Amino acid sequence: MRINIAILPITPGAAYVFKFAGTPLRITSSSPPNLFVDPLQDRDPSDSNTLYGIQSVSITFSAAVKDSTSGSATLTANNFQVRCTKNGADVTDLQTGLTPSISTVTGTGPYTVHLSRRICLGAWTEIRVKSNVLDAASGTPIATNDYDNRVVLGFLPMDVNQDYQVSGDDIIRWVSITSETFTPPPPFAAPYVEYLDQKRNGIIAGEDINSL
Ligand SMILES: [Ca+2]
Ligand SMILES: [Ca+2]
Repeated sequence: MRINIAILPITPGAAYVFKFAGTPLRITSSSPPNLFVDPLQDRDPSDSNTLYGIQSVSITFSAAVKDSTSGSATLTANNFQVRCTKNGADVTDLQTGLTPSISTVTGTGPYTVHLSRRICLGAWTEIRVKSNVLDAASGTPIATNDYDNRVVLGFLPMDVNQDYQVSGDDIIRWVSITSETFTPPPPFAAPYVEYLDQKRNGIIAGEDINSL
């Protein structure tokens, strides 16, 4: 069976944006990074009621920020919005039929955005910064460009090679990573449990590849 989460929610060519003085406030990095696909299993194999999945993302901005109303560096759920999409259309979690909302925001840079439930299985989850988040020094609002104002995370169990579909290539990539011939992007580091520990038990072993 081949399943996928289909088309990337990005605009071709949009990466070629020149940065110059006066560039609006933007997201410079996040953890997990933008466009990361969680390839691990979505539930406990011994207890299907126990669901797994990313439920928060840490976001770093290009400058110190403040809320437009309060003027405070403390951000809240009102400063972000979340939606799940597939091929550009709004969808829900493939298994539960539910979607996350913004729960709380902690930290003062980086900011950690906590969701009410995991990101959507079988889809992209987009966490977007709303226009009420401003550069604290200049008052400039967050950029309107998709690359600069949101983090998009996928959830597709077994997609070890991050090509947005599940196929035999993922088994090859699992073996490749364990042979240390593949280096995932930062912030992930060996032993790359984010890619290999399919059962999420902290141990990378044959049991994980057996589920691929
Ligand atoms: Ca794949
Ligand atoms: Ca394991």
